[in-house]
Amino acid sequence: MVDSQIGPTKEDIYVARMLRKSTKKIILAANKADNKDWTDFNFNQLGFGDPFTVSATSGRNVAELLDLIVENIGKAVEEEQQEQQEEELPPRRIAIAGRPNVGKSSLLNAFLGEKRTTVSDVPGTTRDAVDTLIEYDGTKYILVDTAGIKKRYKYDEQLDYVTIKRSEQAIHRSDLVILVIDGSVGATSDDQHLARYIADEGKACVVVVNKIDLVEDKAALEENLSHQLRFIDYAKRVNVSALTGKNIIKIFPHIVAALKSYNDRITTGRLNRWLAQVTDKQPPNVHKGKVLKIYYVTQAITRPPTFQFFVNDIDAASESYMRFLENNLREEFELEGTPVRFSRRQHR
Ligand SMILES: Nc1nc2c(ncn2[C@@H]2O[C@H](COP(=O)(O)OP(=O)(O)O)[C@@H](O)[C@H]2O)c(=O)[nH]1
Ligand SMILES: [Mg+2]
Repeated sequence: MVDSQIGPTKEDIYVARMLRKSTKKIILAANKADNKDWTDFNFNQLGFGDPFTVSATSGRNVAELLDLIVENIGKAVEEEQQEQQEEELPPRRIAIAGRPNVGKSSLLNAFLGEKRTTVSDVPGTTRDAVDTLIEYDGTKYILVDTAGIKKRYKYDEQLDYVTIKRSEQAIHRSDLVILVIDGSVGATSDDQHLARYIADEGKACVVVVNKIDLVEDKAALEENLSHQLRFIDYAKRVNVSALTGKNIIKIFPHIVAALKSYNDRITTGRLNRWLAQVTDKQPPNVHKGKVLKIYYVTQAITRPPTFQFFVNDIDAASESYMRFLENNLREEFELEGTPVRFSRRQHR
């Protein structure tokens, strides 16, 4: 409540700033409006629109204010119920994918051995894709141990086609993929195929480089991985040994961060403040004889975060400038472990 006769005070502005950070519904009431429905001061600057004028002494508009409050309480309750329903969404699905023998099942066992919080094996699953419910930091996740994807050999083409499809299906149905690589072998073309599939599917991903206990030349491995897995360069890599347990505890924090980024929604306000800043600091160069102008950007969808840029001319946007924007956006909004998609729309 503000005093309609003296305009926004320093204190009003201070309190408004606090309230703007709150997620609660705010109604701005301007009191002492004894005989008019407006104020002569600009209370709009507080960020809650035009004030609702009332007079406590004369009772003017008080009933109407009460109506407004009741109406908004109804809405708030509905929203809260909706949020609760969202909290009760099924656990996120995490697919453990990788070639045969890289250590997927060993990794799953290492998780369970360490956490000792397996709730149950979910029944009714196929032999090569077992669902396990696991709890980490108070949140439940479903881990899906997939069969490995193998190269198709002529003599058992049928069988391997099925394994590939099952594995791809598990990835398709997941929110995040743990891609397990055998560190003692390095990433092969099959691993590259998987990485590409994960990226095309737009899935969050953490790369687990297993059997690190067997690796001597770590630098060579690094070089091999960054080349072979360039399609999922957004994914963090963790070197572990499912056998000795080394670094197993480092995996889940990356999973949590990646899932958060994957589900993130950035408001249009924040996005456009970022855009103004970044294009001011590094404006686009002339490209194909044109200069790119970006009018605004919005996040169209989540899972993965997908951004729509409204531009003067699609051709004026060079790949390198869009990549620069992507890297900058990832940094600014701390997006890790998730693909980010950009689309451009012409706007005149
Ligand atoms: N040296 C070493 N061997 C491992 C490690 N993890 C798994 N293995 C071995 O690799 C083989 C395949 O493991 P498994 O979990 O069945 O692989 P999956 O086919 O991907 O499920 C088994 O003999 C494991 O004991 C590890 O970190 N280090
Ligand atoms: Mg296995």
